Amino acid sequence: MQYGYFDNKKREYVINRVDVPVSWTNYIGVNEMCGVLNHTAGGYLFYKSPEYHRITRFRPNGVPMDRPGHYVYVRDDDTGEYWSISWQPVGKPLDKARYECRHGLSYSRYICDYNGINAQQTLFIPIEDPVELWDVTLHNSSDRERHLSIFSYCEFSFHHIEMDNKNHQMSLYASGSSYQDGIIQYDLFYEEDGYQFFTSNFTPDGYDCVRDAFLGSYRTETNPLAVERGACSGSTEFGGNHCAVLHKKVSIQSGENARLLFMLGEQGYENAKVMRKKYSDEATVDRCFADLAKFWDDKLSRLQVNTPNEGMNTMLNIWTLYQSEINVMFSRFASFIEVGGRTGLGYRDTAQDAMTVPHSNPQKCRQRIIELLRGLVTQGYGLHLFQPEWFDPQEKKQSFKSPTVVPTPNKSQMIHGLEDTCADDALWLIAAIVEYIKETGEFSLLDETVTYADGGSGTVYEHMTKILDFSTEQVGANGICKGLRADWNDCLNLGGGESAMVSFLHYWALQYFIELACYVGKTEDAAKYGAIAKQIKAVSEKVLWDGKWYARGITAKGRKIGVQSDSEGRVHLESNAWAVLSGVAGKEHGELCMDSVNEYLYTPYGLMLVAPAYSTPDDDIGFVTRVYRGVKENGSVFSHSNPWAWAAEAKLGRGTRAMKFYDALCPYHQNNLIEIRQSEPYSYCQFIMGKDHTAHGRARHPFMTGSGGWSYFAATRFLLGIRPDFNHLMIDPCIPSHWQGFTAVRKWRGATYNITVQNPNGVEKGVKTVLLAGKTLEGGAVPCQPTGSVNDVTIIMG
Ligand code: IFM
Repeated sequence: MQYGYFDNKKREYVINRVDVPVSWTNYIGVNEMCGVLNHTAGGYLFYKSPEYHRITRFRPNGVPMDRPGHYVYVRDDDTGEYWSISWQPVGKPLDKARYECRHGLSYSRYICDYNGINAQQTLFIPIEDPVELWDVTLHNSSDRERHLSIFSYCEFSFHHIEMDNKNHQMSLYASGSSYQDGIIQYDLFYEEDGYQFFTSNFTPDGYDCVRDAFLGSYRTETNPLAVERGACSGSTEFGGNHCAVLHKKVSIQSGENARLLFMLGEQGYENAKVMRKKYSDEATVDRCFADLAKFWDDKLSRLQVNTPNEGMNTMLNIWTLYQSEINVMFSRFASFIEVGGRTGLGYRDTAQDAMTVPHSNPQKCRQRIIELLRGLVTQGYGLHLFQPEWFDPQEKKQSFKSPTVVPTPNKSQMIHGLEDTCADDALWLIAAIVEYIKETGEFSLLDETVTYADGGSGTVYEHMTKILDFSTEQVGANGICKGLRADWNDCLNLGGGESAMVSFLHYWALQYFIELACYVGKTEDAAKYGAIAKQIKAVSEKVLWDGKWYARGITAKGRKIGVQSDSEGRVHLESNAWAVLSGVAGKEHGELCMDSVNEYLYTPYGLMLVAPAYSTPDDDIGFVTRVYRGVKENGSVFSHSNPWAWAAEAKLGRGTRAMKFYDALCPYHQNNLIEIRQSEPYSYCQFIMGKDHTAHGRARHPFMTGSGGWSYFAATRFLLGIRPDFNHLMIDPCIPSHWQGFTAVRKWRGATYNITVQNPNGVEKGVKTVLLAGKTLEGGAVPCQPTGSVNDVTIIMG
């Protein structure tokens, strides 16, 4: 069943049947202000921190679903009938009205045709100011003059997520609202900068700032008293719950239009006046909207592909890059799932995010890399979850925190010991740094001095060696890296037992490092770490190979898990994909283990993380054994791990298999399976229920997951094979044999490469000839071309 379609020309996903099973979300804002909004304009806005500086309130996981939001009510003043542009919260019957939601890149547009009025509400945040604009247009398509009342509505938050949900003895008397000359000011009196404003481009006919005065007792956003009555009550108060309602009466002749602009922003009256003046100008609003489109044009243009796979084109050219960027920009905790209840950076997630999009957001990736390096302790492990401002020498005291809230753990509490350390966290950073350098050519980053979380400082290069040395030291009885609190799989808690995945990751990170060390002339280091890598490979093969696939690990009591003799938890995706992806597995074992992945883990919705799922709690293995079967880490299709298998298959040269795996997970291909998938088809979700669950195929937790970045990384670098090296652009595709080729445009270090891949012999991998401007290149790689140049590159596979 379909609820919408991809409009690739406009780079929008269009929901034309708005009663989707769960919220389909989007993100607006590209700097410090961010809105998380669903297909009915439900959601919330925050500034800098979704935890400490929430602007609008949200009642997550509630009924009715995902309210409140940023709503506009339209009332026909001749009849008293009213509706909302975004369908909810009024929710007119769908057979009486046409509703549409267009989620675009950093904006969402809600459209409604009802009762002879076409109304549109576009929500976006200009790049240059922390202010959310509500651009409302009305068109009278009836044959008579219409008299309408327009009401805005959003509910203000007590700024801190905890205060919105508990301990109201103080918060209810600490937040206040006032109104002056068309501007609503909201504040929390004890916060230095605890102000917001709401205003518009018109002189209002009425306003309400007290939520309950607007809604009325025993009512909800569905039937606000003020809208029903057609008039606000001019409420303001110090204390209570607050909202932003501005009321405007408009008369529109038949065939005519009206446009109203609302602004929701940071700080109080003085800034509101400035913002009001600026954004009351329609041309400015239009220019800012166009700037947003240019912002995304620029990012997307760094790589555009045209393959025979329409789903892949749509995802890579628009949505997967978008999803990856949103993760790099806002990290993980701004969603309807986390609801901003945790903030800061998760070490491993951020490192992987930064690895995936250095071409489209080098500044942010660099910033994240430095933040993570500062979150590394001298022993070489990363702080699993930390606030980057703890270690930022420039950062002023955070003024967001409210005195009535128990603060989240502070810096000293978070410099944890080994028992709380995840064995994989910092290893990902090695790849992120090297990928960043390959993209930008900024080798000087390696010599930059960066502090350690527990004191002292060292160069970036030194930090990298500490990360590798930590994993070299932290090995268990069998010579495999210890699992510690967890590896990438949060629910696999092997402690002093051993994790195959971490040893493979260690090997992978070493390959990156050795390549870098060789390139920058550190030959002694290259040799030293090369010897370590050799040792890991030998030990891993000896200890972990189980005849048909690789074991997942060894418990602290010495029992191997993920082996043929196991009746549950028998085959794991991570160990097998990483054995190949890291380069530890040779051809024979690599093919065998990935065949096992195909045989035991493949489903039409992607690869399950483990099968059969665990059903017996076993604390030697970890929390995974206490999770319902087929859910999350216990045997769901855990999206993040799927691209590792695509990359592994590509390393083996099996393009048809790699694409089979790619297509299974691809949300685009599930657009007509929404009765099963339920979640949005333009975003990878964290997981899809596995075979061992009754809701097999149901996807959950969109956008904020490492699957966005990894899908992008694996599909572009391994399947299409386009990846920058230190001084060359490599193009080494691995594609299905029936593909006759594809084209791509890649911008790299200021030059443009128009790439044509031809596959005359129907192979899956292998490059016979590389032509640059028609001339054959020896060595198969394209040297970095001068800035500004446009280069035709032809790859002939064979
Ligand atoms: O790797 C983790 C990630 O850090 C948080 N979400 C779950 C993943 C798998 O456990």
